Amino acid sequence: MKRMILVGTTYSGKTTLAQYLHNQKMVYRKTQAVQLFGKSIIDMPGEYLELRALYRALIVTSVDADVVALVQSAVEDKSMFAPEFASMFNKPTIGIVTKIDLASEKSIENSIMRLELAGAERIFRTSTITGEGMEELAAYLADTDEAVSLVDRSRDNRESPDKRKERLA
Ligand SMILES: Nc1nc2c(ncn2[C@@H]2O[C@H](COP(=O)(O)OP(=O)(O)OP(=O)(O)O)[C@@H](O)[C@H]2O)c(=O)[nH]1
Ligand SMILES: [Mg+2]
Repeated sequence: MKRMILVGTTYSGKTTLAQYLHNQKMVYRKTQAVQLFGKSIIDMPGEYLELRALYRALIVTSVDADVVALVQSAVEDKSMFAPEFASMFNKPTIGIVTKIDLASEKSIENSIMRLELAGAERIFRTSTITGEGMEELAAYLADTDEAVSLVDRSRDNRESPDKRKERLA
């Protein structure tokens, strides 16, 4: 199981996603602090994306995650994700478009484009009302292979102490 951190604006649907994936009753409650759903989901209040001063805290909290999920509501015209936003995490990053039951195809495509520009490697189109896209997301999270191989790869790429000495000599 991959551990995912949810990053998105206030009201974008992060907590509802987490409740759905954990088979909990979906009730609206503004997230006030970092909240854990079991061991698999780190749910952040939207302010961590909206207030630049909190970016550092966002990065520190993401260290515990295997994958960063950028959450974008299809209903929102605007996006808080700057191009290459994902690069600040140095982690595999996915994009989750939420509330597709409420949006036109054009709005959904617009959200996808924003997420891709932000650096999302894979996109999920979801609705917690119709359940669309949720099975795919759950399957992606359940499969640990990719996360493990990515961790291994970064380990391989790390410079050995000997190599470093050589380079600095
Ligand atoms: N129609 C529809 N509504 C949704 C969907 N997902 C979430 N919502 C609604 O959107 C509202 C906000 O959802 P939350 O999950 O609490 O938003 P959040 O991103 O956790 O917000 P913060 O905790 O403030 O950061 C709630 O009223 C949800 O019921 C969806 O797929 N479709
Ligand atoms: Mg929330």
